[in-house]
Amino acid sequence: MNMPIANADIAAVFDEIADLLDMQGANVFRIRAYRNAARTLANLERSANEMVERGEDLDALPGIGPDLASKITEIVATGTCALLKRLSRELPAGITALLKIPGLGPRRVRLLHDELGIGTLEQLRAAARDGRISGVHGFGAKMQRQILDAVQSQLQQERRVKLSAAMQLADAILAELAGMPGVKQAVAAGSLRRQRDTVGDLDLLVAVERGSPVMERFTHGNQVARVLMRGNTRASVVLRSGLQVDLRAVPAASFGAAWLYFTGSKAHNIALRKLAQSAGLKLNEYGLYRGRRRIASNTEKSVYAALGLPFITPELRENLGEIEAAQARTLPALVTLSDLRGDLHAHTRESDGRDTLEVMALAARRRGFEYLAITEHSAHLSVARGLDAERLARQIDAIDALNRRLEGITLLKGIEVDILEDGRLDLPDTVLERLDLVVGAVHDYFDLTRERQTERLLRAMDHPHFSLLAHPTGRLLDERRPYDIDLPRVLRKARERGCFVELNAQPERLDLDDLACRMTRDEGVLVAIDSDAHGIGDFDHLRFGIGQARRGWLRAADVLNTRPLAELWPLLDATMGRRSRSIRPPSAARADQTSNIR
Ligand code: DGT
Ligand code: CA
Ligand code: CA
Repeated sequence: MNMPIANADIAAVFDEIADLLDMQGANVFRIRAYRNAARTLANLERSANEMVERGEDLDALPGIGPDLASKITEIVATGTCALLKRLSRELPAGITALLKIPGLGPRRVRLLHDELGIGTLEQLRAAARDGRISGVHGFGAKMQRQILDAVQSQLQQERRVKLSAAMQLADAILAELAGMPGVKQAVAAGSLRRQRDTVGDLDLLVAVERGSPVMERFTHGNQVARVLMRGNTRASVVLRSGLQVDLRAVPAASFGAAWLYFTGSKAHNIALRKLAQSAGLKLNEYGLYRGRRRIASNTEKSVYAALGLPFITPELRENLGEIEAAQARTLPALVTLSDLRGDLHAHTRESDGRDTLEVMALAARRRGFEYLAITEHSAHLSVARGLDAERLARQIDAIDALNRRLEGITLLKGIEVDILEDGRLDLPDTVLERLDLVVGAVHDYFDLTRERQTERLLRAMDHPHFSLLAHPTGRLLDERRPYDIDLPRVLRKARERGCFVELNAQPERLDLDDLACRMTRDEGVLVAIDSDAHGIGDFDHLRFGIGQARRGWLRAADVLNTRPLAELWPLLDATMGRRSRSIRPPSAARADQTSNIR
């Protein structure tokens, strides 16, 4: 089988090359070229594999020149590339794992390799335990202790993959499985289907006719690095990217029961089984039985129905009250992607985005949005070319001009203003008050005590112009833990203040997380599900935000940006200390008219 290689896997090869080049002290531009290419691929909506097969021009993609294009072609054909092989002959394979240890950059990792022959996390741990690290120039006893702690927690921690990357891999494999002889249906189960923000392994399920060669072909796929086991109805493999995939094959007659079982969660399954038992029934992955007679099995819906329940959407299957709600017929109608009427957090080239105002506006309109808030960084975030008051004033004028010209979409004037260490905002009131909304965000001083970090946020929210708290906990999946805040207190403040909190849909953020969403809903504070787009492709992130929102039991009414613009204006105005808008911007009035036509 020639399993198509996912963009995420190609990106992983480029990232590894960049890391290895970095350790060799290669030219920074060369390193950056590989990093940019990895980012382009990770954000690409289309499959690079498919583009290669169709002979399309890869070097038309941003940041991809002829050299990188030919490397992509090579990776698609062989699963790897000669440059990576050569580099990993010079440095041990897997040494890049050391870069995950805080404080260890490429130079230091190189030094540890050259001085002590360290190439793996285990060797690093051993050297730290023996006290050899502190002897290397530039490393002290304190650093050695920190490294030891970090390595130990890294080695203990199970390796989980971001949902977005897991989905790319799963989609590619499912497409391939669906085309194999005797396969009637190929679907994802497990935590991926439940939209968990990270995934431990992929669980895939196929409905097959007898004699299908699916197991044989699956285990011979060219992304497969290792086969852990292969039987007639199940197989487990490890992909090149390190992700494990479990595949089960079942006859169509028990497909629903199997899908229910392998979707989990385990806690949900156990609760369902108890429910079945109390009704004198037996539930397993083959079906729901009364005595030896199978009473439901071909669809999930039929199994739930036979248990006296309505269908429970996978995002809720965590045994966190969904079964009780199903019994009481009070399951919430969860928010969907098509409920979103706009997006309240996006960047353009003016700060660190990739597209212009107009290109962003048109892309938002194409998605059927009624409004898009432009929220550049403020000057404090100089790495992102943040705006000072003067540049922001110019952008305000540019947005007004564009709004007069464009139909069917309204750009809202916003800013992602830095919340400074002491809770002040990074721009003067005189310019903030000209905006439609102010989005506040923390980008530094992550290590403040819980008390100080919380006070910092509360103080920012007390500002007379404060609409929305962006990525409230600052977590970056596999990179940065959330900073320490008293979230219930922050949410209470948001309710009292009448401002909003964000569910940032960037796949590495997903912040607020699912449980925090639910807490926010219970507090009665509206959540804005935002793409934080840095380019037009990033609006696709919203689906991950919707996944988390659904896991957090949010209905459309709990989400700020499901409101049509006419209802949004007064809510935003209130956060800006304006009673109401005496004169609506002309573009807004127009958007109201055109929204009926669309
Ligand atoms: P993960 O992979 O850690 O992100 O989480 P899951 O939920 O995908 O867990 P996984 O891959 O271990 O198992 C997939 C599903 O199979 C799980 O959600 C429910 C079902 N399952 C696995 N083991 C058991 C078990 O011991 N009892 C029951 N009732 N179900 C199980
Ligand atoms: Ca799993
Ligand atoms: Ca599994």
